Amino acid sequence: MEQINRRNFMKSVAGAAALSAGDLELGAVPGAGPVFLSTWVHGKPANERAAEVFVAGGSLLDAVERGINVPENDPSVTSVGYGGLPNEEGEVELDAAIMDGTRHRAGAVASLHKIKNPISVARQVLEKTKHTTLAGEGAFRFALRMGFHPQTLLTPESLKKWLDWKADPKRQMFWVDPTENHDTIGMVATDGQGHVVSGCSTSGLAWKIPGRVGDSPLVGCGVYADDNVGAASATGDGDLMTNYCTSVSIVHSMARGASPQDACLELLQHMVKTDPSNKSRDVCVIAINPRGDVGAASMRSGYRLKYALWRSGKSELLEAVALY
Ligand code: SD4
Repeated sequence: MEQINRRNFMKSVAGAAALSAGDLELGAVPGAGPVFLSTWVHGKPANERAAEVFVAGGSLLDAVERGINVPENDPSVTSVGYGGLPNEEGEVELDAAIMDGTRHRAGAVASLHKIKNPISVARQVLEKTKHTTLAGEGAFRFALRMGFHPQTLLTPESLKKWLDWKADPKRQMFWVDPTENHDTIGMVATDGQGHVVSGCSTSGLAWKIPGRVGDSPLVGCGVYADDNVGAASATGDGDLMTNYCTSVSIVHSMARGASPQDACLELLQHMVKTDPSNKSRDVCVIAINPRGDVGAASMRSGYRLKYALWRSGKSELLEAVALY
C-alpha cells in the first residue's frame, strides 16, 4: 500500500482536482489517504474537524474523537451530547465508544450523566485503564478523575420538549417521534496506511427508561474495528441492533470477502431473514476498509441514512441505499 506523509498529503489535497461524485461511488478503489465516513448531516462538520486534526499531526484516534466532539458540543443536535433529549425522568444519559483497530481495543461509557463529551471519556477508558466499559455513576466519577467538568446537559429547548412530552397524556413511551431520534453520530475512518478506527456517541432514544443502554457503547454493536479487515458503526433502533451485534457482523462479512457495501446489505438482509417484520425497523449502518472503500445502507427508505464522506479534501453529504 502506498505510504504518504502528511506534507505530501496536504499538497495533494491542495492541488488535487476535485473528484466527481462518480469517482466516489461506493466500492470504488481510491488512492491511499485518510477517509472519514460519518452518519447523518452533522457528520459533515464532524468529518471536517477529524480531517483537520489528522492533517495537523493527530493520530486517527485523536481525529475520530475530536470529530465526534463537534456534534457532542452542538446543542442543535438533539441526540448527541449537550442538548441531547433526556430519559423518561428528564436526565440526559449519554453512551459512547471508540475502538482502535490496531490494538483491537475499545473504550466505552454507558449511561453517563452531566459530561457533554462521552467519546472523550471513552477514549480515556481506552488509554488509562485495563477496562473496556464503565457505566453510570462509576463512569461519571471516572470522568471527574480525568478532569472533565460536570454541567447541565439539558438546554432550554430540550427541557421544554421533555416537559411537553410529560404533559401529553397520549405520549408514547420510549420512541415518541422517530424524526427526533436520528442524530447519533457514528464515525469510521482509515488513515490510508492500514489503520482503522470506529467511534459512536449518542444520548440514545429520547424518553428511554433510565439505565437503558443502547447499541452505541457496546463493542461489536455500535462500534467495531480491526486493521486486518475494516471498521463499522450503526445508527437507529439500538434495542434491535444489539441483538444482531451489527458492527462485528459487518466486519466479519468483510473478512469473508464482502466489500463494505455488500457487508452492510448482507447484515440488513440477515435481519429480515430472521424476522421479516424487521423490514419496517429503523436500522442504518456504515463501514470502511483500510483502503478506504466505504459502504452505507438503510433498512427502509422511510428512515434513509444521510451520511457524510470526507476524502482527498472533499467533504460531501450523500444518501445511503435503502433495502426496502
Ligand atoms: C440507540 N442507536 O441508543 C441509538 C440511537 C440512534 O439514531 O442511533 N438513533 O439506540
